[in-house]
Amino acid sequence: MLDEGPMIWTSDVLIVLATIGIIAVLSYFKLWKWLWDNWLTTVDHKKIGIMYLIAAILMLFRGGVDGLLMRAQLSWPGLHILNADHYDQIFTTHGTIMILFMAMPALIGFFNVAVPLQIGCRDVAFPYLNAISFWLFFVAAMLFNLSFVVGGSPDGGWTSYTPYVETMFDPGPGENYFLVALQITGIGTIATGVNFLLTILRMRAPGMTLMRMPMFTWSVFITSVIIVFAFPVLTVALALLLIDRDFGAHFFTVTAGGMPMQYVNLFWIWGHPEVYIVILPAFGIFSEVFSTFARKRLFGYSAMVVSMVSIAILSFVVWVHHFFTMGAGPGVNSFFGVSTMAIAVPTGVKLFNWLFTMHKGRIEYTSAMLWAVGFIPNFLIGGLTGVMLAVPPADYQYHNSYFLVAHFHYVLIAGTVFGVFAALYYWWPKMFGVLLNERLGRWHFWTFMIGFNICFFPMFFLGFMGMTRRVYTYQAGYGWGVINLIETFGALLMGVGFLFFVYNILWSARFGERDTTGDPWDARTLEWATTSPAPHYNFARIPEVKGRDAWWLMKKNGETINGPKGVPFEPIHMPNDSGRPIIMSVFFFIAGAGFVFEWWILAIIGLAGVLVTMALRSFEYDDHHYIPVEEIEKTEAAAGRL
Ligand SMILES: [Cu+2]
Repeated sequence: MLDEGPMIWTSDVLIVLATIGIIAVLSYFKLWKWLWDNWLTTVDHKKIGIMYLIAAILMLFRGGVDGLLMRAQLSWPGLHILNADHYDQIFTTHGTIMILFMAMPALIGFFNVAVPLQIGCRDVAFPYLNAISFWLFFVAAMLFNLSFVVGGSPDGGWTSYTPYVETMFDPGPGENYFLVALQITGIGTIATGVNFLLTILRMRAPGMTLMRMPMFTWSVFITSVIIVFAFPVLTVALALLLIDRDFGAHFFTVTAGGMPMQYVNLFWIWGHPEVYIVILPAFGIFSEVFSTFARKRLFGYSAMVVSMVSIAILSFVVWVHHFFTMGAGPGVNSFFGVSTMAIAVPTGVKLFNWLFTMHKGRIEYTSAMLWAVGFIPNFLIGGLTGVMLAVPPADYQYHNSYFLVAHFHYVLIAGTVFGVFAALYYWWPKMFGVLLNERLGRWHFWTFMIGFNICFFPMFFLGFMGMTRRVYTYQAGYGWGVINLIETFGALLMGVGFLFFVYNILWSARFGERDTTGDPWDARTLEWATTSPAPHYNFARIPEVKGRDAWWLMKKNGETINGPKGVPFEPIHMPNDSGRPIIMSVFFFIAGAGFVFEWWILAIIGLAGVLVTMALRSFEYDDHHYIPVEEIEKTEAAAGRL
């Protein structure tokens, strides 16, 4: 640790100080019990969703700082702000964190916040498993971030291709961090996929047929199917590579009969569908936002569903486009080129449907709507350049150049990040009972969106000019310097946008407008039928659904969520909170650290702890309770809903 230089020492000191600070504040205000009782042991989907989002915003900060460091290093020819090794580590952690520890948890956070409310039920199908999923993601994120200060970060890129990352070329624990942390969070993600699949299939309110579900719920349903099929492939790839590294096997080492290409195939069989795992829920979010703020029902509902199903199927038959240049031959490349281009068709259908939803609507440009409208042209740039990359002969020119970097940032930032911001502004009152400030929201949108274009649009040209990705510095005289400098200013402007957002959170927590109606946007779906924030049990009475846009229909017919007066409530069956998910995940963390450092005692202790906590759960018979009618009446009366 000591030979890692001043940057790491400073981080070490800051992390220790921050930890002491947090512990001191919690102890001084006697908050430990509150934290444990209300958050760490909760199985309430709404609170789990909020915890996912807090973690995701923290990771957006970490991944963003990585990005700014890279932009600083590249801002002028011949700079050495970072050395080559450090640069490798930072682009690896940037990519890994943004996809696995920022985009996914942010979206899964919204699965949790919105889906059970949208389908009119009281929790997910397996609330206890849901808590386990969250804590597995959380300890995995902590383990991955630890690599920054203990033992060195992974440096093989977020794809971590073999043979570069086999121990002979990449010794030390850095790559192990990648493999183990992704494995742990992956287990949680598979459980989330199963959980939401079952929740949506089995727990919908009476009358909510599949074709009456809100579009966000549809997108979560389809995403869950992709997760269940794609993530096991990642699990296998990571396990084989970890066995290579930790136990000296040769699945991917060619000198002993292994096949490095096998890893690349497995990675992208997961990795391409993963792109849609982080895009489709954002499509769902945009659908909700467009119809709410255009005051119209979503145009082409069935076509939207069919498009998402087609995208999901196609996402599994395009993975070879990630290595057109690795010598598969013209037949294979043509097939995967055409299948990739085919995805543009259902995506185009969705874009037109969003435009038609806005057509002749009474559009209200709230912050959420700005992100949704801003998404369309920016995502279009990402999508069209994707079609350019899907042409194999052209890809021989573009691949691994900054053209590619520009393309996937346009897709992922304009799609996923804009989607996450839209969702934050949209569902913030539902989560916290206050609205975010609209003026600060506009500052956030415009600085971030303009900064994003200044940062990434010139990269298309840098790509044409021959700048390859992953270079950590370059010589003067290529004509890349000024363009890179402009991009760095764009990146800084994005950072300013993020600060506006953080300031908005703090400002609104203190001065924000309270949402006493539960329905501040005059919206269409059931989550807006209950109070903001929703009570523990979501709905005092399970709503009866009579069509699409269930809440809009109820409002039009003058119905309320609690139905006719005088009909008595019934006791509500709810799951008990439990400390075991977090304890089990800490054991996963310990086992993970054992596998990272090949310290087997630690690994055995951790795995034993996991097994014991699981066994204890199976002897727990009293895991639920009933909320009595008096308590429901009191809560509903306090919310003015009797
Ligand atoms: Cu792909």
